[in-house]
Amino acid sequence: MRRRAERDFSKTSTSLTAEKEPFIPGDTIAAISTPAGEGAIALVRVSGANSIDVADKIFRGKEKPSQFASHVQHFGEIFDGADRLIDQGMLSVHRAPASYTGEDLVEISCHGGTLVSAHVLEACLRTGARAARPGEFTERAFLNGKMDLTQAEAVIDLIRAKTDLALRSATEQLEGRLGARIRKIRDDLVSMIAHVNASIDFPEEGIAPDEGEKFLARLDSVCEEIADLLATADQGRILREGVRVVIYGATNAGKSSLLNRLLGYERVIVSETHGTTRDTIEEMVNLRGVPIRLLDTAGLRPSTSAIEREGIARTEKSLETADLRLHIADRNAPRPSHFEERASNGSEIVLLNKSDLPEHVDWKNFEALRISCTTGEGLPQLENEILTRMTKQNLRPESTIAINTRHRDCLRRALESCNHARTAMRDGLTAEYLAVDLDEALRAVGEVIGAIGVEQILDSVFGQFCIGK
Ligand SMILES: Nc1nc2c(ncn2[C@@H]2O[C@H](COP(=O)(O)OP(=O)(O)OP(=O)(O)O)[C@@H](O)[C@H]2O)c(=O)[nH]1
Ligand SMILES: [Mg+2]
Repeated sequence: MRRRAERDFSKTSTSLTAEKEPFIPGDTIAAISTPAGEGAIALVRVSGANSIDVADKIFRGKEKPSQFASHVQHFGEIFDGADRLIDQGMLSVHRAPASYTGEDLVEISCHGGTLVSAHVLEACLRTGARAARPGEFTERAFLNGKMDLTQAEAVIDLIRAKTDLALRSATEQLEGRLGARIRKIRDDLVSMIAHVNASIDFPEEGIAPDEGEKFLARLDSVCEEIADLLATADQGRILREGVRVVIYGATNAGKSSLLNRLLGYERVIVSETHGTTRDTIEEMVNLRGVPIRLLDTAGLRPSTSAIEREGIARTEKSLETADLRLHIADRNAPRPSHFEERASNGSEIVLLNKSDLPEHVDWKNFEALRISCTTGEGLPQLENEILTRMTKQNLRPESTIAINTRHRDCLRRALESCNHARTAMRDGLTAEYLAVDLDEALRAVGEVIGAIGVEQILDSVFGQFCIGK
């Protein structure tokens, strides 16, 4: 009886079948896949039903591309579609479905001049392809079931990764680790929905009451799984965008000197004049694999200059969004008045700079990390401290699963619906209420991997890609 109910359910539910709908092949697209500019080689990609036909029209070698074995490169000459020679190059045919896009795909390697690759692309466009939109190759890979949406997004992360940790996380997402966890949650929800529907369709079986507690336990475990993934959002933001570390303190404390030191070159002007830095300056630093967005700020002091006051307002603003603050003071100078107000806490490290100079009596027995931007003393300890704080607060380097903002929005909705379902059960509402909540949760979870609501999310995901990817 139960099996029948599940079958009935899957027949009526659009959410379960959307994933398996066959993809209708679109037109043939072409793009230069390598970055613009001069290089040794440029790659032009063509994908779609006519791609091999396009190759036949522009490529002349020992054999026609339509006779090539799949995935083998052949040398030949590339023509403009008529008789004008453009370049010599290599061409390979990747037959569907064993290609990146899942369609017939042609890759043409030509010489890397801007004009040469543009002419090759033009030849493809003249002989039956159209220009690809950004991310359209990967979009087709997704639509053809080559990858789920989290994997497609991992392609962008992989391209943009600036540190080893970010790269590892993107690679694992590309391998489908996040997708697998999402699918597990989805499967659990599907079987729970089937169960609830069975209790609606066959009330005489008394399914729901019998297994109420067990059902609640399953629901709890789904909620836990979702919450676990949601907890990786911070890590995802950091790997993609970097930890925001703001250096602040009184004028002349050595803030700009510290930024230069951590960067490894003289990025900002350093001077003994108080109030040298007027604006916030941001630079990316790779701190042992963790990307750090380091901000130098205008020094804090009472000022009559409107420009300086604006600079100080910017300092205050950047402190509001900091993941970590480095409060720095000159230990050779008296303790600034603002130092007492800002008690140090988990998201702040207090630094006494200029440890090569004598210490002012105000700092006697003051607890802080002593550094010198001149000699480099204490800087390795500072790096350790930054990483320790980040690991405690936002990073779990042992787990490279890291969801992005889109995943977080979907999962938050899913968790909310699951919590509604839980309340519905506890309040003894009818199974119909429960079914609605669970179905909403299923939809939201499905959106993460692109199982449903595909059209709305595609544009936002693939629009971020470069053309030719
Ligand atoms: N002896 C010594 N001098 C330092 C050290 N760090 C910085 N200085 C000097 O302190 C002065 C101020 O340094 P900056 O880095 O410009 O200080 P800042 O906090 O950015 O100052 P503002 O931009 O004016 O707020 C410069 O003359 C630096 O050479 C240090 O560790 N030891
Ligand atoms: Mg400065």
